[in-house]
Amino acid sequence: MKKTNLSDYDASQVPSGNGRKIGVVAAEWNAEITDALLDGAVQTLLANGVAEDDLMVRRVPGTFELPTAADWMLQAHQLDAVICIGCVIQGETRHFEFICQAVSQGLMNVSLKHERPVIFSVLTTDTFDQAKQRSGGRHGNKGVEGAVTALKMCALCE
Ligand code: DLZ
Repeated sequence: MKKTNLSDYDASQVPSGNGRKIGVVAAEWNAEITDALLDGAVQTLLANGVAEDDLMVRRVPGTFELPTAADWMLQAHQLDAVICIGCVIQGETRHFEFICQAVSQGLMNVSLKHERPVIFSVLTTDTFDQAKQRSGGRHGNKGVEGAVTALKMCALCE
């Protein structure tokens, strides 16, 4: 099977982030992965015109806390979008299913409530290696993709 880097993007097709205020919130669980995703997202936003002062970066303990944090950030600040970063790795219990279900539905609810893009940059993998490959490995970096998605969605909202 051909392995492609899913984070290669054409910068000319990405709307400028100039003047956009973007929140980025990342879970502390699986920090090696979420740090790499956060870095990918922040670097991509800066490279596409978002000013450092217009970036609000926050941390939460785990992926499960992302919807609450996104809700608070949108409520308290004039943000155009929030990128939510997490990594849930399948274990031996059903915890994985509960977290993934709650977070995907929760982020959608927050997005619809605030009428702002809330981006799902959450890896849900069977293994740590699969997460590595999607946070700067051969399958790209989902943080980069989340940043591109946020800017495209902001432009769509205008
Ligand atoms: C408890 C837990 C487990 C088992 N696994 C993960 C995980 O793989 N990734 C993650 O981001 N968080 C995990 N957590 C923590 C929950 O997200 C949450 O922080 C706690 O259940 C407290 O609400």
